[in-house]
Amino acid sequence: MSTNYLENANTNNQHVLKFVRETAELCQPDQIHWCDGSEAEKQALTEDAVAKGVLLKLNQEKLPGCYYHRSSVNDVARVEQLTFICTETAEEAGPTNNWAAPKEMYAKLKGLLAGAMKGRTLYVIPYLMGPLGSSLTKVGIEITDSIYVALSMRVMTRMGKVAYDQLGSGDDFNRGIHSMLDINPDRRYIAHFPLDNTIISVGSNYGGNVLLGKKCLALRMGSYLARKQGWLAEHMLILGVESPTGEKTYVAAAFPSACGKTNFAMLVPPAQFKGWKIWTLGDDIAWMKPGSDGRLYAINPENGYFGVVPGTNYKSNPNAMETIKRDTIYTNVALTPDLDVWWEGKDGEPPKECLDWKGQKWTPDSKEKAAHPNSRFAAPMRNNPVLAPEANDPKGVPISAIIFGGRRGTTMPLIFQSFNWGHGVFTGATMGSETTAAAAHAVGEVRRDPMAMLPFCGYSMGQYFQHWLRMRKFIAVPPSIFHVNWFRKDEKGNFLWPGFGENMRVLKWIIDRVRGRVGAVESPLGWVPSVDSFELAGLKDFGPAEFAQAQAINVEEWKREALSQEELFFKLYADMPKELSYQRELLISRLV
Ligand code: OXD
Ligand code: MN
Repeated sequence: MSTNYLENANTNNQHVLKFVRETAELCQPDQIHWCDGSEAEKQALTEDAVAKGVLLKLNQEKLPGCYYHRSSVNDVARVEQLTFICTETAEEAGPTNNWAAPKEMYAKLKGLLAGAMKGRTLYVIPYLMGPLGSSLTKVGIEITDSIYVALSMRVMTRMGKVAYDQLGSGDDFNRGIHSMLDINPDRRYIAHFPLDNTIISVGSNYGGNVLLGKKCLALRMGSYLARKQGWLAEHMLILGVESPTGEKTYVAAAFPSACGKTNFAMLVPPAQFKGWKIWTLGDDIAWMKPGSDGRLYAINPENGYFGVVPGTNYKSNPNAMETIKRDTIYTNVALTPDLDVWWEGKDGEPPKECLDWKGQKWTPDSKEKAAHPNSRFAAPMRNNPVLAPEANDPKGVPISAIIFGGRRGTTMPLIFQSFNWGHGVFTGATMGSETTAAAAHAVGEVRRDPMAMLPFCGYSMGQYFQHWLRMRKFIAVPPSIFHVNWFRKDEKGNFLWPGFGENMRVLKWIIDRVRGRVGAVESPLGWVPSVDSFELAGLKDFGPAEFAQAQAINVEEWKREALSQEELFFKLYADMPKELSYQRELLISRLV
């Protein structure tokens, strides 16, 4: 192409133009596509992606507007070992992040990017994280050579002209550069440069690594900015609970990846909760800032859902099933002969035959899974039948409760409430969970995942805890903090708690607590519900005895838990706030 890379630019913003020109000069694409976010563009890009074999058009009668994508077999999840925080010093990134010196990482990445887009189109994606006009909203410009990224960013963010409108002539935007290179794990880096508000991702085409607005900007860069600017960027869903009288209470909840955040955010209350309704604000990320009334206000920076598909069905999440019927990009699920999609845990019988996520013939007798355990949907949030209208409100919603939770087969009761903010920060900081398929590592070990932010905190975790503790001063009316565990098992390995819609019962107790409508019993862990203040009516095979089992605090298990927390305290020793060590001492004193 001509070297006038800017000839079709759709913005006058000089900073954006300079960024695109410099990146294009480095990567040398054949052409540049300046995304505008229009419908016509969506259609043209989709047709192009189909022609190139990047997307496959699904059965439009069954799944209107839906497309199918298969990733490289070596590129199916986030890669924490290849994710870097490039702050000036290693101490700033902290002991739980990979660190690289900015200069060296830039040199390495520029080497890899030189000429990397020859023969390809460079897409310029202007996008907003957050509703237009919110004081929390951030502008990003992602440059990518992946049409799949361009189409997915359109689903996951508010993409196009709207971002230039918010940006004006300024240069306050995140600079993102992504190139697939040759999708080779040996040349894969997800690098964050907080000092320059820049992200460079190479060698992957998996959503969590390349949809730069999500984990990279909204969480890693977001948390770094949030500490500087006095707010919180969290790996949390946001939901609204509407009571039969129309009262709405907003809750944010952090669970590690693939622990049911999307299901919880779209929960359908069971039959006896007549008149109660759950509204979704967000399913993965919350940005929260103290408001002038002393409450903590939250927005969801995203505009779509990038959810784990397997296990999604009309029982686990009917609203997600409705959401993904239209305008959805499916990645790495199975494909049936009539161009429908299938996955383990979908309602109905498995297909007699289909193609698995690798494109190989699959039958119910096959040993391998048909859909990859981390196969995903990217679906617009407007499809969600229970989308809260407030999701587009630039003011956000006031949060009354924060819930932390993990996937724990033992030890953790179904529900407890922390004694106060500082104790709640300790509860979140010491959260643990059994690992899942959302990131590339062994599945099923318990790892500490403080506030579900271990893979997403853009600076030292100990300082992150300090930031949380300090924020208390700016929140006159702090949310109450709770901990839940849907995954506790009995000695035979069966789940004790039915979960899914029944989690409404736990939510109802939480709402009653924050509204001051119900008392609680003191335990070594915090406040817990008495059996008569917890709604058990209508539950099958779950009465007071099962409730006691799900709530049991086994002192021996808790001694082991407190001991195993020590590893985290050692690891973060340099920055660990002393308040958290005191909280741990207090916990131990309550156990013995
Ligand atoms: C996600 C994750 O994709 O947490 O949301 O891995
Ligand atoms: Mn997530």
